[in-house]
Amino acid sequence: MAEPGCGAQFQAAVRVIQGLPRSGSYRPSYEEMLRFYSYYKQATAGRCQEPRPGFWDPIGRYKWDAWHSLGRMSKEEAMAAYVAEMKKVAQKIIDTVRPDETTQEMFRYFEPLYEVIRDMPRPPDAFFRRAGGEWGRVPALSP
Ligand code: ST9
Repeated sequence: MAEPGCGAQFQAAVRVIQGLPRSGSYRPSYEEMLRFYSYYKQATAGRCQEPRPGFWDPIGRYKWDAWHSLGRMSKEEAMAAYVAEMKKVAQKIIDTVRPDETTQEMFRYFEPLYEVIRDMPRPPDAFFRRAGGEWGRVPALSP
């Protein structure tokens, strides 16, 4: 089976991030959030052509600066960059979060991604030891 295209991978990653609880065992950094934000805006709205928010809206300015810095990056490139960021963050979580009873729940949110992103980083079995072989439920893409 051919790997789903960049658009399908992007849509899946967007849905996963929108569906995450606001707090969990991993807290994304501002830089990570701004990277996701900027690629999302570039992929969905294209080049930033809005006026820069004023000093009374510092968060708006950070968001605008991140988006604006992407210049004329194409929507396809921005989608690919969003998916690449998703993989990077997933690997970072795997490397840094200590497996416990909450991590298995957390990775449930990522499950839809394994259906569309072939090289999505996979956590070690230790993440799922409480459910004994639960990892087998995550479908692997056939070659
Ligand atoms: C845990 C499990 O521990 C593992 C964690 C994995 C962490 C993955 C990395 C998370 C990155 C988070 C990226 C956030 C990006 C946004 C930052 C904004 C400063 N992608 O519709 P609105 C824009 S879980 C990027 O009003 P919602 C949208 O265009 C614990 N941007 O709000 C708008 O900007 P503007 C950690 C998106 O629907 C602005 O966001 N939990 C996306 O209430 C607000 O949109 C988390 O990290 C998108 N997919 O919230 C929760 N969709 O007005 C992460 C919309 O300028 N999720 N935008 O156009 C969230 O924070 C929210 O679901 C949300 C949308 C901000 C993405």
